Amino acid sequence: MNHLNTQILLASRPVGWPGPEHFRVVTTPVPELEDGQALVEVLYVSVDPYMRGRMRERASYITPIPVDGVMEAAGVGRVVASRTPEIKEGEYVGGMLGWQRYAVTSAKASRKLDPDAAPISTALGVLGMPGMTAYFGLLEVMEIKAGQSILISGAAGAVGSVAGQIAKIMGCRVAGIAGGEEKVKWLVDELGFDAAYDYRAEWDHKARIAAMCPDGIDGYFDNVGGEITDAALMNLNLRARVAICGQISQYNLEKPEMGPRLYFQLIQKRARMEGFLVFDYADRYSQALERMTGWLKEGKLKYRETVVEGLENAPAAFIGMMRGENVGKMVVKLAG
Ligand code: NAP
Ligand code: FER
Repeated sequence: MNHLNTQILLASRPVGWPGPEHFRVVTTPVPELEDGQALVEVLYVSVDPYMRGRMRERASYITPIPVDGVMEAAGVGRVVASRTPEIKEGEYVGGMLGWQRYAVTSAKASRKLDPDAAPISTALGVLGMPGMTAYFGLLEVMEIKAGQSILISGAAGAVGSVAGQIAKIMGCRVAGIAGGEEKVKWLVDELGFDAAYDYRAEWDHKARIAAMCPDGIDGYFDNVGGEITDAALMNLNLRARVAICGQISQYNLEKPEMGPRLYFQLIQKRARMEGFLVFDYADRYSQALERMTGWLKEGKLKYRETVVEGLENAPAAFIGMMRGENVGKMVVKLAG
């Protein structure tokens, strides 16, 4: 085993868009284990939109990543040493391992992964937090029903691509909005979306959504916010449900964009809009994972990953994800 660790730190807090200058690579000793801990060789790390919020100095239920602290992120890896009977050397685990080559974890802070059930990287995407977000957002927050017309923004991303497929499995008609022709083609040709369009190539979103959802929208799963969401709200059906999952169009702005204030739509349509956090469903993840793993095995649920190689490229992968360079889930594969 290597005795040196490589870590990526938050070097300074970005104002607006993050750039490579906000991160720093350091070499540090691999920490000594205490009783109850295990050492993991990290094989994949995640880049997720919420990490942008963690880089900011602001009040939240979790403290921000400190400047000069390791970038906190989900990861998966192989146990290389253990001082707990609950985790054995050679096992695969997932947890908040951080952007680093080696991470210390514990039984409580990690979950075991079965590499024969699915590639371990899926624990960061379809069988991880993003997949759980799609599942609980649709089934619990939106309470989707067969026959409904569902619209998904950010449709070709980690959450959106899974959400669209789950809605199809549930018997809904599904339309998606994503950036670029390749993504639109993937949604329709491979994932079974009934319709999709490229928001970067169109300007009249209200009309485009109306054309794509001729029966209106019974449920809107929002990943992006901004003008796409304004346009979606103009197409709601009576008693529609809107789940506010994410607002990525706003994450790198210093001030939220002002736009049309369309809450009258909610009155007129007796619609319900609700924000949610996936972590509130943590005690039901295992149940959801069992169903999702079943759908994967049956071929009803497909996934794609955009893999960036090398820990040192995690900042570029993170920024690239926010620019839409990923199809499906963006992950970083650490050098073997
Ligand atoms: P992702 O969709 O895999 O990646 C982000 C995507 O956002 C990019 O690929 C890009 O795709 C799109 N995007 C970036 N800027 C945009 C803009 N201005 N307008 C429209 N789309 C834009 O990320 P994810 O992990 O699946 O997360 C998706 C959303 O869910 C995020 O808003 C995230 O914060 C939220 N989320 C919420 C929870 C929760 O508990 N509430 C949990 C997980 C994720 P295009 O090429 O299509 O632009
Ligand atoms: C996300 C966006 C926001 C997310 C979590 C949050 C897990 C929560 C932010 C907060 O409570 O401050 O994509 O994913």
